[in-house]
Amino acid sequence: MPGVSSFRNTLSHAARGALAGLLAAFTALAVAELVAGLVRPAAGPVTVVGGAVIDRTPPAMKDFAIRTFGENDKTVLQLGILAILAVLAVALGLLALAHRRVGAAGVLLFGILGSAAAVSRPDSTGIGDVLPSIAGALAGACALYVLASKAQVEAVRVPGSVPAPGPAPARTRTDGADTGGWSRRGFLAAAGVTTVAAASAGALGRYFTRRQGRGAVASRESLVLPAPASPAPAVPAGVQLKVADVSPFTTPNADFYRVDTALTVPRVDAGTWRLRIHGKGVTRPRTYTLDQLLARPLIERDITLTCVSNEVGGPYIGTARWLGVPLAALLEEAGVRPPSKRGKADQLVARSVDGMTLGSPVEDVMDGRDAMLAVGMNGQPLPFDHGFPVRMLVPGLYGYVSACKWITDIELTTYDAYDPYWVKRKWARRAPIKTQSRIDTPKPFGRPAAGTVTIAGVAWAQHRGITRVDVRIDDGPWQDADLAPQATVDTWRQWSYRWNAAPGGHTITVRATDGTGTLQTEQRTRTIPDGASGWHSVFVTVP
Ligand SMILES: Nc1nc2c(c(=O)[nH]1)N[C@H]1C(S)=C(S)[C@@H](COP(=O)(O)O)O[C@H]1N2
Ligand SMILES: [Mo]
Repeated sequence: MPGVSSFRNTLSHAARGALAGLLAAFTALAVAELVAGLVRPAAGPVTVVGGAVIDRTPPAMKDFAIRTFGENDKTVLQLGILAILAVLAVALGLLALAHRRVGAAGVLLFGILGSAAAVSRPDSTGIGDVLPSIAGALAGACALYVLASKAQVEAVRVPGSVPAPGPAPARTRTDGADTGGWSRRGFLAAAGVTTVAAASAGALGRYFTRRQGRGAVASRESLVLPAPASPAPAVPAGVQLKVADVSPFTTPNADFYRVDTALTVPRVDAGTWRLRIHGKGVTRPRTYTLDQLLARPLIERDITLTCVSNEVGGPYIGTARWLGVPLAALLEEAGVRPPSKRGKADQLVARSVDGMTLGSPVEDVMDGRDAMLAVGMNGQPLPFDHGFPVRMLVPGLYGYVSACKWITDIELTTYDAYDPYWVKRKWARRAPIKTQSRIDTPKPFGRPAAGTVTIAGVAWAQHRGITRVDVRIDDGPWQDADLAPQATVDTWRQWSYRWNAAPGGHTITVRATDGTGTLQTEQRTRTIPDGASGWHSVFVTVP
């Protein structure tokens, strides 16, 4: 059956090409990982290409990703990049079967792409950032060239022979015209060696990366937070309702939502960290160490943080007890005056170690609210995910215009002169938090038993406070919910409503009124450009 066997040979020939391509890609990534581990982990090709993709993703798509994959959005992105790479690697492998040099050159092209992404990242430290991509591409190109030649040798021999199953006959060694068995082993051996070498390089890279982060981990573990000069009052009794399934008043650090563009969470060594304050109207520019900040009088406050990407009823909100340096005092020392006092700068641009920029109104930061450079979160140094060693917080503003994590630079400028990261991507320049309320229990499509059902949830309008929450069942009248005490105007407020539930399907709707007397709008808007609005409702069936 020559037809069948030649088909099989073609197939296995193609399979070898595909495998060569995949192994070359694996080698390239592993070697890049190794070099990144030695040079700078954040310059690894997957991280820089992923970062470049994140920055170029249209806002609507980013919103879709956050909505669909939640905090797994970055894992999905990385898997997506790897999947695309795998397809391209197979294609290059097949190409290399016929044109080894062209295939290898293709791999090098990816090295150039990775290098370009690396040096164009906002946190790039210079031309050295191309090293991981270049080294990886060179290794990948070599691997593809060698593997493809091994596969080719066999391809040339195979058509003339119909290899018998089982051990290769001895003649393949002596008969120069047919080295099919030898070359198959040659290809498999080369593939095996490549796999082991690449896996070792990758593992070593991981090890070096972890070791680079060790200084940061140690600096966090040894950090002792000073006691606040102005402690937060004890959380008033009753702010936490005794209702199962309502969000806890204080969100534990481990449960606190995380939203950022960082593919690898920056691990900053507190010992070498610096914060620079400079720009328009700064008469005394200064650079602070962490110890210098910690030596200042600290404040401790309960503040609710919210993301502009939070949908109505969404999870991107949490409250923590933050410890930090009052930011207004620091700015005053630098000579900064708010626009209302004839200050020249109306925008404060905070920049993080990973190059993120966030812009806040100087007026809000200096109007007496508890804007701070936070160092502590619920009694602990900030977790790495939440900005260790220092992040900014401004009560009343969405995170993307105020809550810079891993902050390292504060520049006073104007809204006319500079658009920070999210504003360049069509989000609003100014974004005070919209008055919102959420039903935590019962859950959507829940089946509460007939009789008394406790409906409960949270409402928030940071820096204005919540004065009233109403609940409506189906199209009935609005009923006053019971409000837990308000901790401060900067925190969310729990509410509950006892409902006498009759069997059937019901829609529960909630709306809040803030401290200015403004009722939460019914008008549904998207999250872009300045936060979602509208009433949250939940449909339940009472059996
Ligand atoms: N460096 C940096 N800071 C950042 C962001 C970011 O992407 N990078 N995201 C901001 C956004 S959009 C929000 S909502 C808050 C979220 O803070 P959290 O992750 O601690 O909850 O951080 C803000 N600070
Ligand atoms: Mo956000």
